[in-house]
Amino acid sequence: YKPSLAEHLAAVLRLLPMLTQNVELKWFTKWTHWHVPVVGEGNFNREALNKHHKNKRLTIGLTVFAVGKYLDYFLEQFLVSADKYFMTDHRVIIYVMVDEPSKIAHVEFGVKRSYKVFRIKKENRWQDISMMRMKTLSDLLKKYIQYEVDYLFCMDVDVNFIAPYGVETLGERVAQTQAWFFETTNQYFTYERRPESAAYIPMGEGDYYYHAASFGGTPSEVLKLVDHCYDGIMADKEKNIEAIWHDESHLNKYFLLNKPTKVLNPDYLWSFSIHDNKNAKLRWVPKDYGQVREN
Ligand code: 2GW
Ligand code: MN
Repeated sequence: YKPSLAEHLAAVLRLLPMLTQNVELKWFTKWTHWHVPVVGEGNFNREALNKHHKNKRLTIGLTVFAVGKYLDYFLEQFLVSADKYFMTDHRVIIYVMVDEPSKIAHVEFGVKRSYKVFRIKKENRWQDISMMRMKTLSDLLKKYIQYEVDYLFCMDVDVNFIAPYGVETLGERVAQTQAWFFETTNQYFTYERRPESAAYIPMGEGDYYYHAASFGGTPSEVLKLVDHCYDGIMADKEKNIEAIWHDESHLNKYFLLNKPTKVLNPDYLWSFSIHDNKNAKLRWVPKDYGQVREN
């Protein structure tokens, strides 16, 4: 059997994504048990990765939601810090979803940086504000984002960038480990434990506890993730059940079934109430719940 030129070409094209992934793999030194990088300061070759991504003309998206008081309290610092540290030197589009566009602070963005504003309605329950992000992301991905970016991150607004957050984090499916659970084992993870919920994970299963405050990947992979989460959320609503940590429980279920291709260690989302961490790149903003939560 002699494959035709077209078949050869098709085979090479199929292999390309794998080859680029392999090229990257050799620049990391820590791995999950399914052999993908656990990214953290000191365990990757920054120089090689930067060089590898340099001339690819990448566009990287970043989504953030800020409605109600969260718009007043958190959005400006999120945008200012993202402009300064998120994917420096690459083209970035920040998608800002708010209930009141006129309240967005004026931020001077650097070159190659732009933002787009979408008005969304404010859900009544905060749990729904958080969960409905999955639906909005699905809609926006299908309509706009998939045509505009090569990679995408979706983040909570109550976080700030504090050091360069770079291309070492890029991948098809990128998951952020939750800092408080990183050193513990799955019996302590706060997964949804009721079998009735779509987010159910039995005791003894699970690789990491992932933080829904930051996840990412290619647009097609992020679309699958948000659709899965939204379907689970709606299936649960039909049964009058709500997962213990809302969208985060469904995200953990998704990543159990569809393993991330890159896992970010807590340097990429650190809580300074644990202790100091000079390698932190993104931090949770301490919240005065009485002040920012209105319901
Ligand atoms: C209001 C009252 C209580 C909780 C949230 C809100 C609220 C959230 C709001 O008034 N306006 C708003 O824009 N949000 C958006 O939802 C905002 O983007 C925020 O970052 C996100 C999640 O809410 P947050 O940051 O208060 O939740 P955390 O930090 O406790 O988050 C984890 O658990 C959540 C589910 O309970 C989500 O999965 C979140 O992604 C996780 O980080
Ligand atoms: Mn948050």
